[in-house]
Amino acid sequence: MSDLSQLEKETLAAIETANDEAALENVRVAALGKKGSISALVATLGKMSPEERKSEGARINALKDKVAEALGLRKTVLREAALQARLAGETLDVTLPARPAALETGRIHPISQVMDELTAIFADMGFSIAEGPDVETDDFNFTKLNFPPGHPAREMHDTFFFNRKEDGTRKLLRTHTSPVQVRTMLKNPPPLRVICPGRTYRCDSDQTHTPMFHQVEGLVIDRKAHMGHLKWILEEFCKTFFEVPNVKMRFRPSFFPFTEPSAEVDIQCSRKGGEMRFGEGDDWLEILGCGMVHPNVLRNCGLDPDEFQGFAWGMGIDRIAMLKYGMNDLRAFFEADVRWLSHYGFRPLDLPTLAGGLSS
Ligand code: 2U9
Repeated sequence: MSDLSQLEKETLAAIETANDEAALENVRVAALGKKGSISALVATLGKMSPEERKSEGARINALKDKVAEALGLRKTVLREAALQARLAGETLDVTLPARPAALETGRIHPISQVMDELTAIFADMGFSIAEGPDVETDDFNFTKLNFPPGHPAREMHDTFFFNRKEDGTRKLLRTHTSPVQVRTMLKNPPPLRVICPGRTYRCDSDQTHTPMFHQVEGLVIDRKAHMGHLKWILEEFCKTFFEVPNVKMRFRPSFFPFTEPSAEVDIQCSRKGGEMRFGEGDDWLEILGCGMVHPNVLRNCGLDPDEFQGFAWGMGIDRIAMLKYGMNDLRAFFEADVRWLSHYGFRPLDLPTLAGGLSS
């Protein structure tokens, strides 16, 4: 077999076995490219005699045309095959059910829901919402709130402290949201009506405590604000939050460094049949602490206790969420389990409002 026939056979075979357009392009370049095998043959014509050039030139050109034609045909076949493969891969089954939208499957965490409920209730009573940093100073978290030096809450085993700085000071993760009220009093003149929801931290971890938990605290400062006002606000809050027409409350004397007098508050409940119900029954359940703001705290926050007085309260959001929505394991709040969230979570568009009950 002549060199030309051999080259033709090999090139046509390479064209036939190229299985995509990129491989075919490589064959084209190897045969017809500038340095290709057929182009090299064309270059030899210049050194031939005129007669030889005439006959060899015709044979080489015929080969060139044959290869170009084979390349064109194979390209059409490969392009069509690639198109068919793509169409098969992108098949759209229009009879499949539509995928549910994020608004349908996404859920609001019960803690966020309860925060929204609290906000709606207190905003309706004329309270503002204040927020502050999670990382606080010793001064705002303890000293301004009348915690004496050496108070047990200041101990390493109760509070998450950061390392001391060169000047000896150290920051901490706030153990309550009270520093937000301190900041509010230092910044704004009375009268004040504010609630402060947020994350709080204590070195505590067991079935009923997590190192991070949520609190909401309230503060009212005015010239004549008193415990009677506090009692009314808390009763209105409990009725609206637990969605019951009436609820009895019991104030037991207690002690906090930042309030005097101080009280712990229980609400009436029934535990019949293992189910907790509010606004009925003969049992009691502790839900919050409160009191009149201590004169030292007022002074520390730039107010004259002979001119202004006020009351404050604090409660655990996680705890009231568990009570209202019947969840019994606090740790589930923080496990990010989508199955738990789809069971206990709330639909994003069902925003809590006071019209017709918060959670309806
Ligand atoms: C200022 C003055 C007074 C906030 C208060 C409580 C009582 C209280 C606890 C309830 C359960 C915290 O989550 S809990 O462990 N809180 O009992 N908190 S009075 O009093 C303040 C706050 C700020 C300037």
